[in-house]
Amino acid sequence: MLELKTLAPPEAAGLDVRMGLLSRPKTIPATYFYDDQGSQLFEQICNLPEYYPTRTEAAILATLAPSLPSLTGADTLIELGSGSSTKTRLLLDAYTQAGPTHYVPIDVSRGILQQSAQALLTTYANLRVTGLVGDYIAALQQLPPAQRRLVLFLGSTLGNLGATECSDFLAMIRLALTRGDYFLLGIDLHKDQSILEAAYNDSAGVTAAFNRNILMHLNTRFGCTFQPEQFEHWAFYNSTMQQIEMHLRSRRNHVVDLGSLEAQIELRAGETIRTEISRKFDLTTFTPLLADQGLPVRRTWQDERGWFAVLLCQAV
Ligand code: SAH
Ligand code: AVI
Repeated sequence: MLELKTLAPPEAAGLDVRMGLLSRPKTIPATYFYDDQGSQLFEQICNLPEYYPTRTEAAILATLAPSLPSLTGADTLIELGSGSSTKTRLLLDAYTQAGPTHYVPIDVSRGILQQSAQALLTTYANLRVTGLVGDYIAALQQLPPAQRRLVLFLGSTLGNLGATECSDFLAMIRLALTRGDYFLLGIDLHKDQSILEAAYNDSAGVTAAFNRNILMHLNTRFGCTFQPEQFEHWAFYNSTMQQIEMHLRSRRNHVVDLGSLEAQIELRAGETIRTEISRKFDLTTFTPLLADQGLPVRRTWQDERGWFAVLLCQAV
């Protein structure tokens, strides 16, 4: 049986959108990509020929999975931003073979969480699933009891947080863990700019649709009056910041009403709204940051091209 808990939305829900759209330059938090449609589009992105992170990380996970149950001794796997849990199956194969396992997927996107959790229960007899619908930071404060935890944060979703947010987030993960618990983190590494830019400018236009869908989501959720066709998808590598940036560029001067967020914004022709950063990491500089937050790296796995890394950290 699937246990699904919905976490109370923060009192400030929507204020982050309002603040971002009233700032200069304008921004929208990337979390708002993920309504049902956004989650489906992200699944399509994962299968695009240009989007290397998913298949590269999956290959690494396939290699390390058999050794992970004995390495960690974990009975509970908690996944932050679990989405379709497709890659997680590689780990669940190994864990459920080793013994009964409790899986706790956490995601803001209810539909995909519910669907994937149900599907897991039909695959694995040895699995208990408790899904948490809501923000992973809130969820970290109410994790179910466990003997030994392994927290998963895959797909380089950590890269969608700015540097300060990232350190705070790691600190919160450490606080939620007991000494000896594990944290498995997937991060996308530096590589040729042309490969990075192609991954966020696919020829089928799926990433562009994903980017514009954030506006549809704000329209449905807050009654905003965005017209997505009035915006162009723009994604590029910012080499100074070492991050991909995704923006929506207004095709003309216009005004958008933010509905229940009680504001109006003016957009000039050519003005952009930044919808996402996707930081690319360097292991030499990033590994010490994990240790600084009480999560030193115990093992590192990479693909042979050195495009992606999976790090096993342990709470000390
Ligand atoms: N882990 C999957 C999905 C990555 S996409 C993979 O590696 O392919 C990022 C996921 O995080 C989405 O499913 C999205 O709904 C979820 N997400 C984004 N912001 C979130 C937040 N603040 N709290 C919980 N889930 C979030
Ligand atoms: C979820 N996250 C790590 C993806 C990324 O690559 O930053 C989201 C994405 N944005 C565009 N394509 C994929």
